Order: sequence, then C-alpha cells, then structure tokens
Amino acid sequence: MNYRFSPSDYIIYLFSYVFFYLFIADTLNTLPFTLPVDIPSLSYLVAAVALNAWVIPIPGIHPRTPVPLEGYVPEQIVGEEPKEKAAPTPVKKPAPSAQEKLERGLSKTHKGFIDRISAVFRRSDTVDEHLLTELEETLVGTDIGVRTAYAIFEHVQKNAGSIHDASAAMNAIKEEITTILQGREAPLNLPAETKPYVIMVTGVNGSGKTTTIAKIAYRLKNEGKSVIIASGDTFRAAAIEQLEHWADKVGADFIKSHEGADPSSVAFDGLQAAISRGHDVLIIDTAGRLHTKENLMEELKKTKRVLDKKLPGSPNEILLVLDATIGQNAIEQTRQFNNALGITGITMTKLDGSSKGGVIVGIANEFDIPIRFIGVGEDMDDLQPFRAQDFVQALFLDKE
Ligand SMILES: Nc1nc2c(ncn2[C@@H]2O[C@H](COP(=O)(O)OP(=O)(O)OP(=O)(O)O)[C@@H](O)[C@H]2O)c(=O)[nH]1
Ligand SMILES: [Mg+2]
Repeated sequence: MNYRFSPSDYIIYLFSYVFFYLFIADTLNTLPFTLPVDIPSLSYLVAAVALNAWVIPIPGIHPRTPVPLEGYVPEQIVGEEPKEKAAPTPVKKPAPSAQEKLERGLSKTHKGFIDRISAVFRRSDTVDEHLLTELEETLVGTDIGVRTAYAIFEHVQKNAGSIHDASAAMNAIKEEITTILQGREAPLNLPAETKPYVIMVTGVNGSGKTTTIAKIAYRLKNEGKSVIIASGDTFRAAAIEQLEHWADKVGADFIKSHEGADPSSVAFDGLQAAISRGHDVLIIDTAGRLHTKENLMEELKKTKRVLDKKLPGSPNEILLVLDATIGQNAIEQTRQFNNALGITGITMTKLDGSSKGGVIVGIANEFDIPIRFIGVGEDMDDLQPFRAQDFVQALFLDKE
C-alpha cells in the first residue's frame, strides 16, 4: 500500500536522523557541542526512534491516508477496523454527451461511406478527369442510392473549376450532404391545441418500431406529457407483452390487445381511452409482418381511416421506422409505405450497428419527408432528434 506524506512528515523524518546522528556522536564522544546538562546517549536514540515511528504508518498508533489507486476512491483509512470487506467504489465516468453518442454511433457509417470517398482523394490530390470518374464510381457504389450519388457528384463537377485539391473536393461533398439533410430537419413538435396528438408507428418487422415507441414515450414523459400506448401489433402475443413491459417501464398508460385482434379496433380503443383519460399523446404500435405485403398495407390504411373517422385529422403523425442496417432497401421501403399511407416522419434506427447509414442521405434526397429521430443505441436516451449539422459533423469525423 502507498501512503501520502505531508511536508511536515518529511521534516520530522529528517529530525529523526539528526537525533540518530547525535546518539552515535554522543556514544563516540564526538558531539560538536557541549550541553549545560548531561543527557544520556540513549535519550537521543529514543527521540530518533520516536520521530521515525511517527512518520511510519502504524495501525492504531499513527494511521495514514492511503494514496488512492487509479480508478478507485479510498473507502477506508488504514488503522480503522473494517466493518466488512467493502469493494472499492469505481469512479463513475461522466456519461457520454449526445454528440459523443452520435459520433460513436456513426463511426461505422463513417468507415463504410466517408472513408471510401476519402480513399479516392488519397490516391491522387489533383482534381482531374480521372479522379472525377473514380469519384463518380465510388459514390454510386455507396449506400446513398444512384440518384443521390449523381446529385452529389454533379455538385462537385459543377464546382470543379474552383476545386483544386482533395480537401476542397471533400468540403464540396460535405456541403452538398449538409444541404440535402438540412432540408429534412424538422423535429416532432406537438402543438398544444392538438390533444391527443396521435402517432401511428409503422415499418417492417424488426425495424425497431416497438423500442422506438418506448423511447419516444420516455422522451415525452420527460417533457411532462402524459402518454398512452396502444398495442396495434396483434400479429404476435409476444409483441403485445413486449410493448406492455415498455409502457410500464416508462410510466405510460397502456391499451392492451390480444393476439389476432383487429388492429384498427385496438387503435380505435386507444384513441377513445386517450380522449376520455385526457392524455396528451397516443402512440400506436403496428404489425410489421403479415402474410403478404398487400395485407399489411391494407390493414394499416384501415387503421388510419378508423382513426381519422373517430377524430378527424388523426393520426397526426405517421412515423416510418427504418433499420439502417438494411442499407439501400430502406429507400424502397420508404417508397412503399409512403405510397400506401403518406408518411409524415421518418426514424432511422440502429445507426450504431450499421456501416450503411449513408442511406439516410439517399432517403432525405429522394423523399420530401422530415427525419424526426435517429437511433444510435439501445438505451432509452439513444433516440436523438435529427439535427443535420450535428449529424454531418459526426459523420465526417475521422477518429483515427
Ligand atoms: N443497436 C440498436 N438496436 C436497436 C435500435 N433500435 C432498435 N434496436 C433493436 O432492434 C431490435 C428490434 O426492435 P423492435 O422494436 O422489437 O422492432 P419491431 O419493429 O417492433 O419488430 P416487430 O415487432 O418484430 O415487427 C431490438 O432488439 C431492439 O433493441 C438502435 O437504435 N440501436
Ligand atoms: Mg414490435
């Protein structure tokens, strides 16, 4: 165990050696001075030992504060009888900020998207025909989709006259991506006069609908809103239980259904309960899988109709949840759901687990639909409102 000595300890320590020297000198009759009284030589030794002992940590006699080990807070002072062997308390690291989580979440997409473009510029620093061709091919090969790849490429080509080196070209790409994404930045705002605000959550199975509902409910509860969730995914009993668990966890009211129940009647019951119980927000889960895609879309359309009939104007938000790990398929999914339902907002989940998150740029470019949230992890606060600037900054951040 290491101990921390104070400056006075060092002085006392020094004195102990002075007395030790006096003891030796007195024993050998070589004292450099003569004292008016005769002090026994042994007194010098006693003083030397006493002073030395004072500095040495001895449990019960002279307790000392141990130097804290790195990463641990000292729980106990040497010399005190331990009540029980308590494990040292780990020092809590500050929780990562939202931007740090975003940066971490987008690191794989940075590698799968931005690094591939940077590699083109690493091979040559002169922006010539050859480099532009290589850039065009690389952009088309990323997850943003061909149409968006050409939109970005054309922006670079158009400005080629003023782009003289790699970093200027990279900046032009960043600029264009920022412009595309900024156009889709529109956070989900709940107007006070719309009560209950109805959010219908859609998306294919496994895209993250149920957990996104929990995260949104958690957010809204933290903002002081009262939330009710309806389990409109009646396709599996487990889906209902999973949602009930989340509602319970985040403190939201819950409208339960049973397996095989008509989803539109669950949504209707949810809306009725939201109105009669005075909730601010109703969030409706929906199934992601049915025997055929046609069936799924027809069922969702029916739910939408039933809600609108009960409370004209609702659902206020039809949120499409997309899984970033599926890459370009997300573009096609957006098209299908949008054609059937008229999507009003997008949430892209699992960006933290995907290198294909660049697809969000493609979706932003091809559809005039706001991107509301992005998912960068499984914790409740890992669903972040989409902010284009923060997103681009994290996306282009080279951590190596
Ligand atoms: N890493 C990570 N995992 C996520 C994120 N969002 C959702 N998930 C996980 O994705 C899995 C599927 O999520 P669900 O919410 O059950 O998906 P769903 O769309 O409701 O699925 P079905 O009910 O089967 O249609 C779960 O294990 C979630 O924890 C995210 O942003 N990051
Ligand atoms: Mg689900």
